[in-house]
Amino acid sequence: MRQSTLIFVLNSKDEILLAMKKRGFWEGKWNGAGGKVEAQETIPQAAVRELREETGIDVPESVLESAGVLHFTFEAKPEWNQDVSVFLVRDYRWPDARETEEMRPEWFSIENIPYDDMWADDPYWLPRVLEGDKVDFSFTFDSDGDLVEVVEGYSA
Ligand code: 6U4
Repeated sequence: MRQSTLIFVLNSKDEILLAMKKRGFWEGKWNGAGGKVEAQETIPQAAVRELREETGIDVPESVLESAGVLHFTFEAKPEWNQDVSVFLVRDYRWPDARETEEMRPEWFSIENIPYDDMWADDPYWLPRVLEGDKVDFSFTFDSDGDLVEVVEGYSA
């Protein structure tokens, strides 16, 4: 199973950093930074690297707060199936995120997260992560790309 990471940065103004992927897997959707864990990496190392590559934000592993795991099944594209480790970085100050080749980052108020332009599973778990919960879900998308199954407590 493909392992990947997803990292949400929060600042001291109750804002969350989301990034618009410019190409590839989730082009056109707002999401945290993240991507595949490479063979020689630990999951936190991959999270630090993806955040740096995609937003220019460079943090030490010690500030990553583990926020749980998400398991995704894509019936149309089984090669996309993945286990995602979610992390938060709280109270981030500077330097600001910058646009990269892959991503266009933007700060949103946590009261105003653009769920309509995000993955359909995000409303199930992102509010909980922002409240400090550790999440554990499995989501299945059918061959039309619709979210058809939600299971909580999947890896327990
Ligand atoms: P790179 O940077 O090339 O390794 P890429 O190949 O584009 O990344 P992948 O598959 O490694 O993508 O990572 C996909 C990213 O999308 C991860 O951050 C996890 C996240 N992701 C995948 N399915 C998601 C979903 N249904 N909801 C969600 N994030 C999802 O919120």
